[in-house]
Amino acid sequence: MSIKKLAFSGVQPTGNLHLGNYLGALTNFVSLQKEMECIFCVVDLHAITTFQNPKELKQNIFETTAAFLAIGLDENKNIIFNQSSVSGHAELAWILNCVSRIGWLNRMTQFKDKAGSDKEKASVGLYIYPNLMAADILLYKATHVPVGADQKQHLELCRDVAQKFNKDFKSENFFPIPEPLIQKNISRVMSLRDGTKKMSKSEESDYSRIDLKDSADEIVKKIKKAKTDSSPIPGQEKELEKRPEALNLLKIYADLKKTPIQKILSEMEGKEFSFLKNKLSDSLVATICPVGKKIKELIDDKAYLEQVLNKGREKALKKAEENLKKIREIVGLL
Ligand code: AQP
Repeated sequence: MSIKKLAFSGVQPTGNLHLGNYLGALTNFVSLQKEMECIFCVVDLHAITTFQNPKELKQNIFETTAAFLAIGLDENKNIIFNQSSVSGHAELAWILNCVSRIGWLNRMTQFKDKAGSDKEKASVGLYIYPNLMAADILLYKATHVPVGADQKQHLELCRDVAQKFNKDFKSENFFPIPEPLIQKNISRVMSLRDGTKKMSKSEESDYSRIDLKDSADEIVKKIKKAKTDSSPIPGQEKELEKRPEALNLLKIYADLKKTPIQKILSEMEGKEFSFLKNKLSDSLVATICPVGKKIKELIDDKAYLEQVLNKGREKALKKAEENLKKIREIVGLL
């Protein structure tokens, strides 16, 4: 029997969405909505694993919802809602906390990165974040998960949890084993200041990332200041192996132009990076500024955003309750 395809993906409302979120995940969402049923979730319970100012969190939930709509996600075709409005996420996360193993969580590199050197002071929520992510996906029995490459390890844990649940409770095939959908050309957009680190909302320097709400002037300034090296553009991709910043800019440009990086290199071989930076700025302004403008328009219409989230919640709740009923039965809860 073939299983109906269903995609689930979440974005944390932790501040300005950036080019990494856009190229690594959001553009994938837009194409996916044409192929299968999709659930797009503003994962606010994930956001609070690190402290969030309550007022800012509320605003960021609206802003992430606005970003979903601004990039072209259809609120009628897809389910768009915020995670905390469906309590089944937290309930299933608890059940999965009891299935997942401490050894598995200890291997998660994102926890090590985010907790920093003093792990004792990190929240318990940050440590078990991957179990909540597994619950988000499995609550809807999603079959596909569009994510950036940074989330691949968490998705592997989700697959392990699903398999262990099915085996422990002798419920073969109850949870489908979800497939990651990772962008092929640019799965990880790197910081503009350090090509070995991913572009991230929590990076202190504003110059490390392009935010979706940046003005054209800000984009041009950030690209001008982006780190490169003194060598010209090479003719072959393998010559970029030890030049992470140069590779990052070229990959971003190739992705925006929907052109293979090798073709770009053949056209630009021997030119200075200032040549690429001018072209990259133009492409970014043309792609990002209209999205930012739309987000700014939508964010002023809170009543509309609330209506979108409420409609999504109703649809998500129905699916979640159906699955939770079976999960409670399988586990032996009354
Ligand atoms: N640099 C990136 N390159 C490619 N994809 C990325 N994603 C995030 N950064 C990059 C993908 O965007 C989706 C939403 O991410 P998120 O905001 O929910 O969480 P995150 O991965 O923790 O993003 P940040 O910017 O790094 O946030 P902070 O700094 O708050 O931790 C995900 O699919 C992610 O893979």
